[in-house]
Amino acid sequence: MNDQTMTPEERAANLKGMGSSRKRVEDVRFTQGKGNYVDDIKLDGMLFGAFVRSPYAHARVVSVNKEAALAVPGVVAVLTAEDLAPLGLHWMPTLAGDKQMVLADGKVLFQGQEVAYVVAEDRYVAADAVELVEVEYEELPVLTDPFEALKSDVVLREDLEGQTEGAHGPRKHHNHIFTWEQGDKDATEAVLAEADVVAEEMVYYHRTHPCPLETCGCVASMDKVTGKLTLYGTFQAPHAIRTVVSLISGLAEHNIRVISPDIGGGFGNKVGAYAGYVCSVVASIVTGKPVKWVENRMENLMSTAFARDYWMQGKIAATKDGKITGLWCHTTADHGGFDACADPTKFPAGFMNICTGSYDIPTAYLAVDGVYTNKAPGGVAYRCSFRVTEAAYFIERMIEVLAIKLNMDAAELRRINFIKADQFPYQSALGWEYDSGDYHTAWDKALKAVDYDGLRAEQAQRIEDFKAGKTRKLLGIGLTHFTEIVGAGPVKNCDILGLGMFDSCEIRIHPTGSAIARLGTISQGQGHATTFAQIIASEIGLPADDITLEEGDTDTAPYGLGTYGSRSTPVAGAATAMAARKIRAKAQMIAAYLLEVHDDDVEWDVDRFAVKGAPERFKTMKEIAFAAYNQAIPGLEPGLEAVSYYDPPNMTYPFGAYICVMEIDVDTGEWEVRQFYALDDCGTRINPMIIEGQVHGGVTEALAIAMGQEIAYDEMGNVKTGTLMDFFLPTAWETPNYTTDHTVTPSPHHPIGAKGVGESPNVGGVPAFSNAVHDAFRPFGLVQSHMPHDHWRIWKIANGLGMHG
Ligand code: MCN
Ligand code: CUM
Repeated sequence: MNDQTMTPEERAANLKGMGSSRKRVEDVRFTQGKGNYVDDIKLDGMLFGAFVRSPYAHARVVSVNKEAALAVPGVVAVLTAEDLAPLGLHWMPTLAGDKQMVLADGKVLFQGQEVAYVVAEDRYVAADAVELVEVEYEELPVLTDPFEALKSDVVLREDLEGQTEGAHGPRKHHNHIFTWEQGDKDATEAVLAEADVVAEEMVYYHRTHPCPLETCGCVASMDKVTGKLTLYGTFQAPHAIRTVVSLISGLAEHNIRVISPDIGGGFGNKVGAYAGYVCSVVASIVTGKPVKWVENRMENLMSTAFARDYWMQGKIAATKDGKITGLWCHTTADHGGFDACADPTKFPAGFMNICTGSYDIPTAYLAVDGVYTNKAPGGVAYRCSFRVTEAAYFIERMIEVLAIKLNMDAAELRRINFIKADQFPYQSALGWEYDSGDYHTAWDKALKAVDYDGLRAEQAQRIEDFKAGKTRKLLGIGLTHFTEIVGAGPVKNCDILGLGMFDSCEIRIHPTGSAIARLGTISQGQGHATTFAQIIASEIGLPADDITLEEGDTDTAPYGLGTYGSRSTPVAGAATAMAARKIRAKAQMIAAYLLEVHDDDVEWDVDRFAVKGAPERFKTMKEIAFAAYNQAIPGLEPGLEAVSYYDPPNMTYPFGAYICVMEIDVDTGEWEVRQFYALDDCGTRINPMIIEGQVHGGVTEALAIAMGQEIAYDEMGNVKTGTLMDFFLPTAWETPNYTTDHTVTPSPHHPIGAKGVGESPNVGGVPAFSNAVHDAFRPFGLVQSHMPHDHWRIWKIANGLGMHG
């Protein structure tokens, strides 16, 4: 069939545009072992860097003796804070307005902190020399509990001593970082005082870690002839890294080229700046040779951006019929030794103020206190959408706790409190404007899909059987309805280090009708090369297979703020559609010229412009592309390309309904997920297969977090879970089957109506698993128990409820 005989639907299908489950183009190289990751980069004369790290969580560094290490053949240098100080690089600014030691400056604040950087001719020599650096420490009292830290005389950050103003306002104590308040405190307290019912609970979301398959790393290569620094690295925000490197090194920004090659998972772990980047750059500048640094698994788990660690004290007020009247939350946030949270500048607790969730709550108040402890810094990683994971867990636990207090069904309690479809755009009590949603439709679809009433009947029977001694297994039904906020963000209120959070896309159409698009974002596994080409295909009528996508090279890609917070689709995806529309607008003029009619007399039809009323007279996009390079068209420049920098008017608010059905053995604490149903609404769906993949991956991470994964410390500040022997990373064996489903409520302000989805399954998954555990024990009196729900902790719940005789 040719263009003349195909129907518009057939022509559209050929494009593999939006809505098509197009296969991932990047997998051709990944599945053949042909990916190009940082550690695959090998440059002539390349040296290797490795860190000497502190075994103590809090200690004074009395002395560092490099002699034995320097004597090892092949060792080129050993850097300490003293070497970096003259360059002003022994400390670096964090994304949260704090500063952080690059190498220990007088003391260490967490186990695994970088103390010295050994540079050697190969990785093995570097590792040997690390062992020979003699560091004398003097132990100091360790604070691993944020509540203790706020009472303690021990000053963790001596560099800030006496400083009562922090980056986000007054500091109340020498270990206090900031207080962030949102909503109406007095009104909320008044509502709580007068309410029929108030449920109160401490909800802890434990510390965990994104643990990407590929750890963090970089290769710094300073060319002393051209004065140009090339920095390859596992960066989720390559342009921001270039600007930061320029600002802290003093190198001109045009002389820095940052390249993110293939990335083996980021999950927020690769947003921030690490000591390894700074030390490698310095070492390359000093030696004039390329320097590679790649962490091992323990280093990654112990020292790079952790996730969560939020203690959320909640109060929720309702009428006796279950209508929620107010929500109060006070969070104590453990940020570790330095505040290196990667939040937009004005949001020290991220978007935690989305904690009113999917519910029409008229009055609310949120306060967050950030606290220093002797733990690794970080805090915003792991499919978090800037603390939206914490917010969703908090509200979805509080709803369950309120249902217990009201003796109500938790599904019904949610239903009567949902924001209604006709209330959108909805103004939340904590300051957000939700763009669109239809929660009741999604909820009813989900409950029906799992036969909710049937499950409750089965559960009631199970409880009878358990009490009669016929079974030792309980059945839990874990409900969640989450609302996310993704797509940071309007430049007017979202920036990182002063860089407004817009994003960008540049498209060039080649004469033969194929194209290359470059974006300011960077895929770490999300499949951008597949999906962004689909947006362009639908917008300009060229097949997705003829569109190359390039990200991550700051010398070629337009400036953008990178990929995290599920912002690529809401922001760069919008830029992509807008750039494509600019091309289409020019193509319309070219087509009109070629067809010898007025611009307004042609109309768009899938992959061509046709004369209105005479569809047989048309020019395909391919023909138009050639004409753009081959004809002198009066009043038009040659060529066909466009760039768009997109500043979104608002964020997007994806939502979903997740239900987990779990069997729990009260004698062993073992659990089994019998069913997991995930309904996501991310507005217009670009690639259903990729969305499903995102949901599978994210729910599996949620399973890990809820059911066993944690970064745990002992009272000495030792990391107890620094290897994959102790840190639970699910394999295919532990991973249950998932059922995915969707509704489509487009975003009204996004050019193609799409919302983000990458983080949703983690946001919604964790409360669904946790609520299933709680729900199983609810009939026996359990109200709240902290995650992770590993076998031991589940056994302890059962034991505490007197189930072991
Ligand atoms: N998508 C779609 N239709 C939509 C929304 C999204 O087809 N309506 C597609 C997108 O085109 C893209 C993918 O789904 O290919 C994810 O899009 P989006 O939700 O915009 O998220 P980002 O691309 O910005 O990715 C970031 C997000 C985050 S913040 C974390 S953390 C996370 C996640 O993605 N890290 C990941 N998913 C990951 N998946 C992999 N494999 N590896 C990671 O490191
Ligand atoms: Cu916060 S994890 Mo994702 O935003 O890269």
